[in-house]
Amino acid sequence: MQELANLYPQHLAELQSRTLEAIQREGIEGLIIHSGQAKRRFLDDMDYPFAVNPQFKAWVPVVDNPNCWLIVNGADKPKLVFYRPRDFWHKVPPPPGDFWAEHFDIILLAKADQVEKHLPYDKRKYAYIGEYIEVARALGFELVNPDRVLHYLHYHRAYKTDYELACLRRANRIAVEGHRAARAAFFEDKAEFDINQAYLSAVRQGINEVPYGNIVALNENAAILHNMTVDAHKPDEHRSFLIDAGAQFHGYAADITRTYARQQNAFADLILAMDQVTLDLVDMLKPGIPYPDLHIAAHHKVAQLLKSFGLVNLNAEDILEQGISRTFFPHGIGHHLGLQVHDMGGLMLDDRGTPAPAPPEHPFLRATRQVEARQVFTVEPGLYFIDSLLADLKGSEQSRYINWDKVDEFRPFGGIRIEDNVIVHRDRNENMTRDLGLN
Ligand SMILES: [Mn+2]
Repeated sequence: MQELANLYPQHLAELQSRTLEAIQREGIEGLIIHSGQAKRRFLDDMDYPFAVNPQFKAWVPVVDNPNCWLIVNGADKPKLVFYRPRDFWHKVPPPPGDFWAEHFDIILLAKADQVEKHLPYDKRKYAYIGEYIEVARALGFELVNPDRVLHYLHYHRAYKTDYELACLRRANRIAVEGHRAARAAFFEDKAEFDINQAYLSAVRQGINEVPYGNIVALNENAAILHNMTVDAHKPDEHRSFLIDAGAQFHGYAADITRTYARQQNAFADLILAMDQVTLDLVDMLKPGIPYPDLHIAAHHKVAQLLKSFGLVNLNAEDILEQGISRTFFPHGIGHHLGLQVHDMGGLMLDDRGTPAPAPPEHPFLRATRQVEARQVFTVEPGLYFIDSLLADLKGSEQSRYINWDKVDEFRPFGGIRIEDNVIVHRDRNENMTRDLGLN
């Protein structure tokens, strides 16, 4: 923890400086950042799992406490109103005492509805940043999540501080333990449900703590891009296993995918080839290249494999030209990673929020910015045998180029995705996932 304590002041200074610029552009005196509040299920007395406002956890690694408020203006010591109710039903968090606490003026709040006396008197000079617009209005805020402020913060969030990089490395370390456990469970022929349990046990995080719902898919299920259900029954045969699962550390996410074959066969060869595609694409990442170039390169590489594995009877250029690779690789090559798994700000041209949308032929691309140092990305090429997309292809005039017998041989294995998490430095890349020895 000493490392984080050493790095945190510079992180805070960076947030202060961004805040100062954002409020000057908006012409206001500060930001009031709400952690969130409990959300009740319809006609029920149970709440949904709490998900903290990402703009809140950017400042303090408090991810599980609703009704907290930050009052920041980029110059004065930030103020944290920390919710600590008298409550004999639920666990009440201890007063903050961690490495970051000394950097805040902390007020303990016993009753959520009594926050007003701790907020600035003239709300018109402040912007509310948070999810609960009706709460903001009731408190007297006129400016609620102003675009200019949010665009600025989202854009600059792509440049990680050293503290954030340390948190992201730790998140990767935790997730890699989970991936090792899940892999072992697959080779013990466990059901998806049990593999997922093995993962969660290894990362010591519950399903509401991991940064996104794990994708744990055996056999044909590996073709379901977001296979969010886990089958409790063991399949008759274990052929393949795709796991896309992360972990969080202090609110920062890891997002790692691996694919395994149970036997040494053509599918295992295809996994190895795709693994090399991921590594080659990671090598392409460097300051100055547009991130979509990676996506285009991924299509080239997938097209080459479609040819070399005998799936398509065309050369790679023609496979691309005919749009055939999109059937097998229908998602984006990756995204920014940070406080959110799909970190904000990937589709902006500048810090005013000028849109830089995904090109129409690649609508699922989540990042279009130029790659720069201190940015953190996932790189996650895929190659799948998705029945619905293959049916479309079969009905098209490109069907004649496809070696359908070969495609049918691969269908029972579902598909492949290999995803690493990479920090771009000025002079080199840091592949956090591989550095931990996860192959
Ligand atoms: Mn991802």
